[in-house]
Amino acid sequence: MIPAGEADADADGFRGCGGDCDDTRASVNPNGTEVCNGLDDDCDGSVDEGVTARYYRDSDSDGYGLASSFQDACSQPTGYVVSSTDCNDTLASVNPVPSKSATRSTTTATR
Ligand SMILES: [Ca+2]
Ligand SMILES: [Ca+2]
Ligand SMILES: [Ca+2]
Ligand SMILES: [Ca+2]
Repeated sequence: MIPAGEADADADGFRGCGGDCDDTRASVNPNGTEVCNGLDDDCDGSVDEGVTARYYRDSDSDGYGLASSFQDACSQPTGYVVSSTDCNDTLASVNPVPSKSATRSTTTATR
């Protein structure tokens, strides 16, 4: 019998007592590369550090979120958006882009 921690069950070259924080996954070891998967791939104690994207809360579902309310995640959570430029997240009609009814025919001719 090999004592727990002495074995290298996933054959990644690291034993449990040698720094392998997950001896059931060969991709997880101290030389691993952190990828966005909810696991600590490089065994440094932090999960998905540096590989998540930031998403901003969009309460009024106009596609623009609040800069002050965000979540870091691998994929876009429900109710969150990439944009952080909403200045009023309780009114869908208030956002950085004017409504479609607003004319912008002359803007291209200026300058
Ligand atoms: Ca491992
Ligand atoms: Ca990870
Ligand atoms: Ca890590
Ligand atoms: Ca919004």
